[in-house]
Amino acid sequence: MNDFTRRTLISSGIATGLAATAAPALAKPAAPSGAPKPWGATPSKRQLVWHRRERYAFIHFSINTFTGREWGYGDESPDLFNPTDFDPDQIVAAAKAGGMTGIVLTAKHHDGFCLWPTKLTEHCIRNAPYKGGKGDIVGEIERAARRAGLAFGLYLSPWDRNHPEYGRQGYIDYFRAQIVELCTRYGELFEFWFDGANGGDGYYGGARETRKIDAPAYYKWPELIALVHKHQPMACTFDPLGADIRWVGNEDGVAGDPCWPTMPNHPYVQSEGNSGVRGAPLWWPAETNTSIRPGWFYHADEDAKVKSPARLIRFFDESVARGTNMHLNLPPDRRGRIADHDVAVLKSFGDAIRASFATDLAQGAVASASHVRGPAFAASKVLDNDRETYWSAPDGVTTPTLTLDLPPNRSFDLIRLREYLALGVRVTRFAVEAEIGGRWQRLATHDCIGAQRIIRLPAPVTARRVRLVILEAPACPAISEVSLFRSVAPIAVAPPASSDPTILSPRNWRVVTSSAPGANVMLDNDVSTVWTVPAPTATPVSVTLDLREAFDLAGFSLTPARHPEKDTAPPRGYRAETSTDGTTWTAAGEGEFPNIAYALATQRVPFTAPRPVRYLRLSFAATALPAARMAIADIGAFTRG
Ligand code: FUL
Repeated sequence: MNDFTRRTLISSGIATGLAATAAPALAKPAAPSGAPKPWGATPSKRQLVWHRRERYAFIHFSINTFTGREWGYGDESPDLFNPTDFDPDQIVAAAKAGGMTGIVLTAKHHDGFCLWPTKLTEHCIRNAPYKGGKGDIVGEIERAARRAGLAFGLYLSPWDRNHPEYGRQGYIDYFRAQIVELCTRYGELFEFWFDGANGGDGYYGGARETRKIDAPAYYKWPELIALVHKHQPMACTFDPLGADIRWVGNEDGVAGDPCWPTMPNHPYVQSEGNSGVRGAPLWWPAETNTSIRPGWFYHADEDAKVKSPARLIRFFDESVARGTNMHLNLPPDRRGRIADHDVAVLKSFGDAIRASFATDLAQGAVASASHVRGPAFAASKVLDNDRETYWSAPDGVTTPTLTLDLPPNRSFDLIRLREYLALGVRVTRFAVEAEIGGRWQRLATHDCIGAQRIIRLPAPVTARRVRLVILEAPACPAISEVSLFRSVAPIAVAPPASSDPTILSPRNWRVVTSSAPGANVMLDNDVSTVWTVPAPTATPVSVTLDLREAFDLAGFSLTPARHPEKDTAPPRGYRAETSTDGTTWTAAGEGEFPNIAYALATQRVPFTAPRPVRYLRLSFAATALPAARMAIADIGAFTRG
């Protein structure tokens, strides 16, 4: 870190939110007298508000939507950005159907194109055909979000592959001016997202070169974070050291179990990020993100690969239920709308969650506890639906038990526990037990309650009594809520076939030669079957495919394994050659797959020019990360649009 460290931020009160304006959601009552002292790190005011957001949407929409890429190079013409039927209310309604409480929009992705009419660059919507250059996607989505009662936040890529000054001070001045514009033009922001992907090759005003930067020294994150907070005191910043929230360490929507909101005071380490570190000094909670589709941007060839409602429930269980916030990406299509199938999935998922948590079956129970700190901290406080009150025990009593005597016939399979977060994460380990048919049974044991812990039982139980047993804690607990629910399964939504006629199905293709057996699994359109081969050393891994008939091919696609096995990695780049007769070959292009190792997204690679192709040969000279084996799930191809 630079001289201006996270600790400096804390002592100046910026990171703790002391400078923040009051948040409506947290009109804070005075602490009752005799309250326990906080233990360990505690959240700032803006972090406390953020912890209650639970679910919000990411919207990736930009030039990439129109080029089919995941990372634009920065040389794309603004002419490409032209949604034919942009409907911000439809996008926001889709998010709301899924139970999202906010929207975070990509104001600028790595390619540098700005979705708002800024005077800071020509590479922006002012020069796009959309609304004759008078459009403002950021403003239109912001207003739609507010109309629907959703909070609004922004993603601004620090890496800018368009800007000529990227890598030099001139770009930092520009980036700071962008932050100020976005923080002052669009009302209150709840989140400001700085992407971790930084530096590499790009257009850079025509230089077309590789620019590597030392991110902490170049960006001076604490200064940028302070700049956001100066204008937006309640916006939680994501993700460098010093920010309010951290990355969960994967883009697959899986938080660790447990997922502690605390982290050491050093730059982010991916292995620590997934589970956090118990008792560490920084309150730096995880946000768990993934996309409803394989890619972050919309691609028609992924229409049949949208996550199912049941898969979104699993995402909920692996994020929200582990005390983190769920950040679900919903990419608008080239019309500027969320595709119908994605909307149906969101509605099914949202309805299931709403129905599951509609009736708290713990209501009406009589609460008692082995130890109570005093009347203001009675056991009944866990049932009063007030997150500002809590049950607590006297100092020194760290393993008390709380029992709910339930009304008859309460059958439940979801148990939701919440700590009173303002006093820190106090419970290290706990169990939930139930008295069923006259016998006490242990239903579950976990580390960490935190913002919330939702336990899903394999089947509903009908219990006479339920108890929370604190097994280990460094201080007396402070439990604000205990609730019981009966889950409602989502309605299944049948996936559509791909709607894009330019996408070729590889199912009939044939592997002519390959550097290892089993390459045909890359042609089955099933991402769960993976071709795994020894990583290339001197000779590249290669595969030659016969498409069985000649096509006017515009490019190929490659999907990495979505859940790579240990010690495997996708290819770093490719070399493509084509042939009409299987004998004479011509080069069709070579390059790197951007972000493949981390996003694990389908790569769509246009050839230098469309060409007649019967045979396609792909060679891969290296893995994207050091690994003993290379893994590829699918290969496909597309014709001219
Ligand atoms: C990553 C980016 O590189 C992806 O394109 C996407 O924006 C994701 C949310 O973050 O780091």
